[in-house]
Amino acid sequence: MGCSTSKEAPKVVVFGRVGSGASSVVNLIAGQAVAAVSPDSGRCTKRSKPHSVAFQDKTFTVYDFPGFDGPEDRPPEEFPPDTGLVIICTKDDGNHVRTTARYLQTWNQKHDATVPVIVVVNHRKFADGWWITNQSYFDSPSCNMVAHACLVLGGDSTNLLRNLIAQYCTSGS
Ligand SMILES: Nc1nc2c(ncn2[C@@H]2O[C@H](COP(=O)(O)OP(=O)(O)OP(=O)(O)O)[C@@H](O)[C@H]2O)c(=O)[nH]1
Ligand SMILES: [Mg+2]
Repeated sequence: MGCSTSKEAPKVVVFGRVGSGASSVVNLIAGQAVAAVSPDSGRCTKRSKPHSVAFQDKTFTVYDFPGFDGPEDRPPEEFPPDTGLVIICTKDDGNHVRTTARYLQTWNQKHDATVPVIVVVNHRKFADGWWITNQSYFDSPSCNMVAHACLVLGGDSTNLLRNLIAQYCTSGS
């Protein structure tokens, strides 16, 4: 996989465990509320939905994706062909982190391990040193994790996320 070399807009898939804040991250990337968000415990995003987002003189197709519900689950849909970047989201609570980390450990069996992966941690409030304490959970040799980002609820992380996308998904229109 890797970034598409065609004139097509590079594809970014955003997903995570159900309720991980994936649709909220799509909205941060878009800079506006394009994806439905819900605090309910059931699944809100049931089918993937592409959103065209332009920044830094490029257009990206950002997919709000249905999430997995356990470490062994596949996402309910396959990734689109030529997915250039995967953003996997997790809340900072122990269950979400462990499920997400175990999911990443089995990544290689289900996905092309060459697609770059960015882990986004959706914090309730910023905890200094959180990543250093917890990063070993995510150190999976089977997944091509290229970066991480720790976001704070209500914070303005649009530029942080856009810079990471532009850096790790470099080709396209
Ligand atoms: N703690 C925390 N909660 C967040 C953050 N972003 C979103 N949430 C909350 O998490 C809940 C779920 O957010 P969604 O964006 O709908 O999560 P999702 O992963 O798309 O959920 P599904 O589509 O149901 O799988 C909502 O109540 C959000 O307000 C964040 O940065 N930190
Ligand atoms: Mg969603």
